[in-house]
Amino acid sequence: MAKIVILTGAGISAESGLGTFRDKDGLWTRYDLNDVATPEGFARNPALVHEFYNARRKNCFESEPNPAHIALSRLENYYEGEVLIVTQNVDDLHERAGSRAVWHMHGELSRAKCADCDHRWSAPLEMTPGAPCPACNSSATRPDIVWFGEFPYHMDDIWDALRAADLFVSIGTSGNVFPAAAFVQDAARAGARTLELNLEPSMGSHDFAEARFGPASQLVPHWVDQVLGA
Ligand code: BV8
Repeated sequence: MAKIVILTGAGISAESGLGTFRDKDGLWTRYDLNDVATPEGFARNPALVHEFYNARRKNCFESEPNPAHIALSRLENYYEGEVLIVTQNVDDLHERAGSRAVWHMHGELSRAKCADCDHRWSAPLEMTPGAPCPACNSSATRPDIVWFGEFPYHMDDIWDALRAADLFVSIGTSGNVFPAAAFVQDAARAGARTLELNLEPSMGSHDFAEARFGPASQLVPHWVDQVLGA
């Protein structure tokens, strides 16, 4: 049975109103990545990091999935093979669009975790520094997000999925962040066809057998229609 592995990045949620990182007014132009997306930054100023993620959690809560998220859910429901979404995004728009096989390799805005006992729970809309862990009462609580220098989630399963993929599709990512940016090479080496759907060429465009450029809300539904023979 054919297997499609789809990597998504901030670009698929851009038309839902969630900011991207490296576009002209992206998040990394307003916040210093080292202050809000590294363990060192969190140790230095947890209040700033919680402010950053509280704002994004609120933004996410007020946003809606767009036609690109909805098309991927349709693909999972009607494609006769397997569809897996590996997302770098920490929003829940894939799930709210109806996708079920979604792996968040960089964590999730909706989750919190304890750095002492590793307990995880549903994050409140506003997290505050030192709020106690519901399991061990430690104050070492944080957003359940994978920061730079931390090991992404599901890596072994992701590499297995890339090795077994017949088609690898990358949607809405600039190809700046590793190890996700190398997935196209991992998949191609294992014999998968590769397709990039992005607003503009990413850092890794040359690694893709085919690339289409435009807004995800137009490209993705059109591609899904083609795959489903609609
Ligand atoms: C790690 C937190 C050890 C969540 C994020 C080589 C190998 C391994 C690691 C490294 C390496 N080289 C360097 C590293 C270290 C580092 C890294 O990659 N640094 C970069 C800056 C050079 N990587 C790490 O630290 C990772 N951990 O390496 O562990 C290890 C070693 C080996 C193997 C395994 C593990 C941890 C990385 C995770 C960091 N956390 N964020 C959050 O706050 O959200 S990264 C951050 O960037 C987000 O997660 C985001 O998802 C991710 C990628 O960004 P994009 O999604 O691509 O967003 P961007 O704005 O860049 O691009 C948007 C794209 O969309 C653009 O192309 C644009 O054109 C397009 N677009 C815009 N609008 C639309 C659109 N497309 C379609 N339609 C539209 N409408």
